[in-house]
Amino acid sequence: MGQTYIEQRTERTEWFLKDRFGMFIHWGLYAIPARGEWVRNSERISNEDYQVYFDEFNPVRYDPKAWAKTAKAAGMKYAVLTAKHHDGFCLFDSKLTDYKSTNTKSGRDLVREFLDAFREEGLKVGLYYSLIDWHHPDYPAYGDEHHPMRDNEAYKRDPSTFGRYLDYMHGQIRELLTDYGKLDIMWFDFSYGEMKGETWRATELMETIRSLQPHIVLDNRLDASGGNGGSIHTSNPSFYSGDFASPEQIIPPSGVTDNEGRSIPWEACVTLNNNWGYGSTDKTYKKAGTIIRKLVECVSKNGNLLLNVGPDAKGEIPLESVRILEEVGEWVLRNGDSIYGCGQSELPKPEWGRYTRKGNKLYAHIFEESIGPVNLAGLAGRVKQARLLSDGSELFVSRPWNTEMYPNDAFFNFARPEVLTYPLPDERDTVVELILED
Ligand code: FHN
Repeated sequence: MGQTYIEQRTERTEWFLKDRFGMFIHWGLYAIPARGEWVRNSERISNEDYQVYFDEFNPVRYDPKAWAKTAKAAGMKYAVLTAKHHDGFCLFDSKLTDYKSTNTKSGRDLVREFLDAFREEGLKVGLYYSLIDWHHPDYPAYGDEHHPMRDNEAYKRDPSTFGRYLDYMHGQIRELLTDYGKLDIMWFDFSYGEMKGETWRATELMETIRSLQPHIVLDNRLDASGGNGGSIHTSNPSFYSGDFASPEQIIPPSGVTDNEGRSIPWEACVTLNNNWGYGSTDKTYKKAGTIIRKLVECVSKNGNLLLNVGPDAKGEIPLESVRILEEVGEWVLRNGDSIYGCGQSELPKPEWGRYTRKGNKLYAHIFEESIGPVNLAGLAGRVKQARLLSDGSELFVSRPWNTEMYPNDAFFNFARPEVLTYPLPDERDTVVELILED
């Protein structure tokens, strides 16, 4: 009897769920208008009016090796680049279109350079491919839910030609899975209304994918409109349900499970400011401390965090993003043991922060100072030792007189006498490694 789909998914995602932290990269022609990657939709820009950006695109400072070093230093273990976004512009040398980076002034296969550079740094690599294509002449336009020309009757198209777009889409995915070496992730985006599942000829597409790169890990958006949708949430997922759920711009309040309450693989994708593609005036950047705590929150709920950067038209990751990632990386460098290979603890969420767990190691992520010793609810007699993860220093597991009322709990403190109060070594997240009995 062969493996079930869930058994295959579990095998495929083993590395993914250990790595926990990845870089999302949204880049393309939309970096020139610099108003985000939906600018064609929001400003109803026709192919003809968008052409100016194709003619101009020349990212002279594109240095994927630098991007890869930034991702690695941030503690990211994998990266996903947009090979084609909704505007239809291909960052790779597709034989099926002229609308590609190798035909711009840059003349470069941006995807190939990205893959080479990130593999060189030891990161796993993935490609994002938009199912939606606002440039292709056979993709629904007038009357579509999202197309830039959705209100323009001149763009009424014969639905019988949609098959030509699907042949193009399947052909390009075959190109990416054939001509660019081993890929670890394929990130499809996104299904909507009737545009889902077999409308994309999803079973046929999955047969192609599994025949070319059977190991590759897929998101759930062939089957879902985004985030937490599709049959991946059932105990009988479809062949094209994907390998992980993809909640977007939110951390699922209580993780992600199937209809039998079993945790399923999931990855929250989040922007650093409020744009996926470059937004020159969007300065709403999240603090490094927020990113650290959200990464911990994902892991504490058995999930991954895919954190986005939107490089500019010159090919550079915005300095604000680089600085945040540098600070996150300094924390991950010293506390990564509490992230990589970790997952949910069976313990209830503590008042002062969150737990992550790996075997008999319980990691206390302390976001809020305690008065007196730090409470470990329900762990009386189970804590063998406590160490500050960042520097390995001894902490003090004990029961000073002000804890006598709480016999079921354990306590530790950062210094002696343990009865007193001490500041958190790292206000963003102080990680204490607890070795548990049994
Ligand atoms: O429309 C896209 C959007 O531009 C971006 O790529 C996000 C990233 O997950 N996905 C879609 C919105 O859900």
